[in-house]
Amino acid sequence: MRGRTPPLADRLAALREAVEVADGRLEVPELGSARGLLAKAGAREALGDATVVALAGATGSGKSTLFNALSGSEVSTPGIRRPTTGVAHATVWGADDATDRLLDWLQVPRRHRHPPEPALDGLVLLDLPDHDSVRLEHRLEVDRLVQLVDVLVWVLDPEKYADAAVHERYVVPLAGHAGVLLVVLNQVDRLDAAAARACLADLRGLLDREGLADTPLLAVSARTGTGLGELRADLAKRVTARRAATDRLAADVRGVATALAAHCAPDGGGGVGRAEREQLTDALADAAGVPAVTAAVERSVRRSGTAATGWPLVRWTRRLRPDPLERLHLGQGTGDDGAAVARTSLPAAGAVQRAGVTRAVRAARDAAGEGLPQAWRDELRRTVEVSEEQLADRLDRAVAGTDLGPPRTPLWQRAVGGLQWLLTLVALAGALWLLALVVLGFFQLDDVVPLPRVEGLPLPTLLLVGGLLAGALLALVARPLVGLRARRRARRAEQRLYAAVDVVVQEEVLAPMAEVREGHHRYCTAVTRAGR
Ligand SMILES: Nc1nc2c(ncn2[C@@H]2O[C@H](COP(=O)(O)OP(=O)(O)OP(=O)(O)O)[C@@H](O)[C@H]2O)c(=O)[nH]1
Ligand SMILES: [Mg+2]
Repeated sequence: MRGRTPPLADRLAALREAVEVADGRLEVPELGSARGLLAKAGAREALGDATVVALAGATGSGKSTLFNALSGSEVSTPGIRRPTTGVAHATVWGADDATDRLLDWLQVPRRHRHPPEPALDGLVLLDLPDHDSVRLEHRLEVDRLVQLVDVLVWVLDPEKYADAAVHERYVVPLAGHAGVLLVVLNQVDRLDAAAARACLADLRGLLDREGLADTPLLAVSARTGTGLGELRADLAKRVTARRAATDRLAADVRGVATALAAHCAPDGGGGVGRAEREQLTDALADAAGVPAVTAAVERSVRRSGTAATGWPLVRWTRRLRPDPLERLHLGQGTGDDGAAVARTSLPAAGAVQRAGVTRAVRAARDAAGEGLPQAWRDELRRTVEVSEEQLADRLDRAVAGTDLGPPRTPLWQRAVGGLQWLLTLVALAGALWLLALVVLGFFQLDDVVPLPRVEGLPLPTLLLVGGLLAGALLALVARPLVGLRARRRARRAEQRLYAAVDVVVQEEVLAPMAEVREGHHRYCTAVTRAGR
């Protein structure tokens, strides 16, 4: 199993990711089991299924020699000058990537790979510096690793086996964890059989009194190999138990992942298409009053155009009617900064428009949920429960923030307006002239001033009638052009309003839907990784 399938750490990481993605989204019972399993797995298991065994003890007790004997080669140099070993060494049986990560985590850089040996595969053996070292860094290193390893093998020698420092500092605090401790009396080759027995009995009694009655005690000789078989068998037993626990955990993860996979659908198909998006934008534009605003833009532009180009004598009456855009609180103070924009006075959407929005949102949601399992469709329904009020608010701001076009009068309209004034002045001149003639006639003086004529018609009459007629005609000709401009401006405003509504559609409706689909995708990828 080791090496071919992803290590437990990867499975657990994938399971954790799946649970994180599903958290607060999926309401399914399988998630509870997954959470329970993750809690059980804990941090150490996540680093692999290796069993870390450390050889600890006083300087000269023979840790490095024992380590080399178990490793089958001289990995750690034993020595005469004490203390010899300054940094921890590791021998790894059946190493894989996870073991490397584990040793990184343990911060043990010196590593030796033992050839595969089925009984011990998964064993990581550490040779530690001396626990009671005269060198502080040795003591700190031992203290650090003792906290992290799975099994501690205390290596004692016949001279110092009762050393109070070892017992008080390391052995006694582990009394509650007899299963993680193993005591070895090394160098028994230096004792005769009777002395060895006496020494062992004494040490056994000492351990029992310290509350370590369950802790195995082995007599070995790293030099001659006595008792090493027994020590190996003990380690093999622990490695197998550990592996079995890890296998069990891996099987549990697979089981949970299979259950979670029930809420996965193969990718492909589904998703909100162009048609649903357009339907949404149309419905929301209707609800936001875009048609009313567009009509108001047309009326407003027509009004100002007529005011600019109309007959000056009746022009002012136009100004008496209010600007339709101003009535909606639109058309001024517009800008790109949506937040700073004032609200409009558009009437709230009617029942028909609201129904249209509901229908369009549902259609989009159905499209987004197509091909997704029920649990995710439920989540989609919860997420895209767009609050009507919030949507109306966003839409109103979007409309208020849309630039509906500049309010200025175009040059040609100004020119026509100027011409209109000129014609009015001409007519006025004619009228005044005629008035002067009437006054002169009253005083019988009209024959004194000669009256110029054009083609037989008196010039003042011509000026008055011609000016008035030309003005009316000019207003008539300008009218369709003003209408054309108003329609074009309304069309452009409509496009901008639609674009603004589309942003709302994207942010308020489609983005949350896409997020759910993305969540489903991530969830399924993680579940597949966890269950492989
Ligand atoms: N007779 C005998 N000597 C041993 C045995 N094991 C180790 N020695 C000797 O004891 C001395 C110390 O051995 P090391 O393995 O360096 O001891 P250590 O515990 O690693 O010492 P530090 O690294 O300083 O903590 C060496 O000279 C070894 O040859 C054994 O089983 N029998
Ligand atoms: Mg050593």
